[in-house]
Amino acid sequence: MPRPAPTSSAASIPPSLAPVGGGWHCSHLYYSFDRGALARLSAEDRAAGSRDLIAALDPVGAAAPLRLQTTIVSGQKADFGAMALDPNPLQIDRVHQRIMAGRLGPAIVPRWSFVSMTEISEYVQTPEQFGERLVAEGMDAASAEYQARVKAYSDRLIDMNRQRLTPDFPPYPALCFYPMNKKRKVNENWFTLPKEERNRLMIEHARSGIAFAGKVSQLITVGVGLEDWEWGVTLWAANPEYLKDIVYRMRFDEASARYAEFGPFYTGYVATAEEILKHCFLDE
Ligand code: 76R
Repeated sequence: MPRPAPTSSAASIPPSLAPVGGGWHCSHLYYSFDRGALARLSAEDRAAGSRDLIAALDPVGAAAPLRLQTTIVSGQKADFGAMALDPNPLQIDRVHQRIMAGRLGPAIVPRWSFVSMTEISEYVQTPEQFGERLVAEGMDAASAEYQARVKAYSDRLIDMNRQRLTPDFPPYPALCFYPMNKKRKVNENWFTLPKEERNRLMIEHARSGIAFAGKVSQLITVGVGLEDWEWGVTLWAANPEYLKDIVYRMRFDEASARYAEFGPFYTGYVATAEEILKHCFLDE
């Protein structure tokens, strides 16, 4: 029986670090095992180190951030990953420090990390904008259908906004994470486009995203001002094939085709720390 995730931060947040916008801090952390260093550890340290790593990656441990998900990472970029979210940025950074401070630490190599925050995108439509779009598409603003559609949207928005700011992990087994920027080139500068044009492109983008409802769930976290890239894209999928399907489909959206630049992709599978150790042959 899985234990419920914690609902409040284990550590109290220094008031000066508490989020003011209602969002959470988020880190994606990637590590590999150093086989040479592992071979030099005593059997005792390996066993104790495995227990330390399991404790460091326990999503319901006493010191865990509010959300912690661990993954087996495919390919050579990393062996495992952890995604952590919490209102307290130091609580998240402790996850990284706890991984390294354990007795397997000398045999663990940090490979990559991405520091970001959750937020509600400026392109999320208000119920008023949603209604205006329906009218623009020919719906009568006085009709019962119009009223029902706008009401349904505004009801859904409450939960969607909660999920954007304080997300729960979706129940999907596969995920990929990659950073992205919007282009700032002469004649192709996202940030000099008028707001209406950016809105139009993001509505097109959201439409092609919604086509994957029930197959892919996305979380956009913001790296602007915090990281080398502007956004982190985390996609969870009910099947790994949907990851390629959605990213391919979005390559044709003008917002991506014309304005997006992407960094490295990290693809993985949700797994507990015990499963990671077994998968990486560390349980022997
Ligand atoms: O949040 C919402 O669901 C509202 C509509 C929406 C916004 C505002 C939305 C929907 N996205 C939004 C914002 Mn998105 N998204 C990406 C990528 O690979 C690529 O080509 C691009 C990477 C994917 C795959 C994806 C998927 N989206 C953004 C932003 C921030 C812009 C800003 O704030 O300036 C970026 C960088 C971005 C990129 N998007 C959706 C999806 C999917 C699947 C949806 C449908 C809604 C859902 O299922 O959650």
